[in-house]
Amino acid sequence: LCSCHLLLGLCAFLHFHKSVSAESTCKLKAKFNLNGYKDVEKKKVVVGGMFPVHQRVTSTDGNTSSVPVSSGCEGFNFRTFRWTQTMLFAIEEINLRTDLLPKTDLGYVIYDSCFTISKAVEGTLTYLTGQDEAVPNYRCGDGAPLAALVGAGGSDLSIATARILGLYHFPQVSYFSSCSALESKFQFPTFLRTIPNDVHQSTAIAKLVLHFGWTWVGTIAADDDYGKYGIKEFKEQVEEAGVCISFSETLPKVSSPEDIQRIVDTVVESTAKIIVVFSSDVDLSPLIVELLRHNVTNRTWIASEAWVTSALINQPGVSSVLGGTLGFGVKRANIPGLQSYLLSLDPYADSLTEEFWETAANSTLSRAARAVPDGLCTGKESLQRLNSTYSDVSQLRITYNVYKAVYAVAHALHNLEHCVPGQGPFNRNSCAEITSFEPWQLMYYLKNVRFNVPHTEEEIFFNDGDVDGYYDIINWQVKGDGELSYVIVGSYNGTAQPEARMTIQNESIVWNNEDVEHPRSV
Ligand code: TCR
Repeated sequence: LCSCHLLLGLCAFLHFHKSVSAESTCKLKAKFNLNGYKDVEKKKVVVGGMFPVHQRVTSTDGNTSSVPVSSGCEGFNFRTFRWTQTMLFAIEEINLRTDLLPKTDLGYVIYDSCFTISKAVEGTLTYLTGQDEAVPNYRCGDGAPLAALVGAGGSDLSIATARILGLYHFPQVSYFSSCSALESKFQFPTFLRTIPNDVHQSTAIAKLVLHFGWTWVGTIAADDDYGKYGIKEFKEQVEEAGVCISFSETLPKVSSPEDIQRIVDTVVESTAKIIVVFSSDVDLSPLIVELLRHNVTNRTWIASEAWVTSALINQPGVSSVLGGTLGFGVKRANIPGLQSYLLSLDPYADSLTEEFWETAANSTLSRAARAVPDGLCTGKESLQRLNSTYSDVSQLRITYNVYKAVYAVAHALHNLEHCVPGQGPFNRNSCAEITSFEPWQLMYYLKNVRFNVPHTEEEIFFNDGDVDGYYDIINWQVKGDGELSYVIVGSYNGTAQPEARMTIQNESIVWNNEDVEHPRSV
């Protein structure tokens, strides 16, 4: 029933508490043998993925008189769903290649962490123990070794999952957990990431503030590790240079109109005109709605990477409040073929794609409708017409990180598979076997991986689990039609000499209210 060699004790525990279905369905088995790959002889390795596709868990009624069930999730997020599909795209691309893992096919399991720690932990345990209980769960290639977990979500989620995975020396490659706390190899020995450590970003924001001579700024942080650590580091750096903090607010995690109102009042009453916000777009958006309602203009917002190119924040009509925003974005890339892959999504592939389709088309996708080709919602609607965040490939930044993370795992596996017996890195120069390696052996290869990303040729390697701290400086400029466009006005390179780290074209920046002069902090 339970094919777990890692967590026998825990597995037994789960057996005891849950009824386990013996059948593990493999909905996406077809993905294993891709076009031209009829080779059933190929070896298989399963890569785990964890993405916060839903924005929160549904609240429970607290009833303790019946059997508790794992809570459901709600609030479908198109952007993060694009990330899941990018992982599948990268896997397909790798499986078709003849120079990377030619004798092995990658399969995958994907979990939804719902922006919630408990869900991320649940997914991790399910993944390690091989129990197909969590939703959505596509697990292909039963018996194939598990490679690494790509995920899990925000830093607070990854901190939780990395502790569990670390216990089993199981590698985790994150695409967007950027919090500096995760740099501790003592606490998180098997954690690696393709997003730069936020230390660089906090330093970059501090440099930006000092660059413009702003001495009086307000800060707003998300109520999680990302927001708290990010703002803390920023504050330490600017305060040392004599900048004063006018106010420090924390955004509520669960919807709280009173808290939002209090923050709006603070912003309105403060004389600080420069406001630094370290938060995910999901947590920030309720505040933006209220600021818009109160018409709070004439401020300059400094955006952290998590909301700088977010369509959730950049809604029609926000230009009066957010025009002139300056922020930091991680490296952007074009990934050829990705958009057509996204658009050719099979609505019936699994429960997530169905939900995506229903949400996107805002109609109910009934199975019966498939028989009626001219029905309103047949799953054949052109995704292109839906013009959604999902298929928008103009700002592939985190998406690009997902792509890099999958490639990092593939290259590590490739190197593991092509180890020369007698010259291997392990005990008495031995090698690991691709069909039966231990997680710590893959960790060795991940730590030492070095490769160029397809299409962009960017070289990726991990330095104690971290990549170089490079950011674009992005300015939100109001176009003729009142919409905001993202214009790159500079860059920050954390690995350059201290004086050469930030380049910024002052004259290219358009400030709030179309001023040419940069704003003053009071
Ligand atoms: N790191 C954040 C979470 C986060 C995020 C995002 C959330 C980042 N970028 C974009 C939503 C959208 C960067 C963390 O928690 O580490």
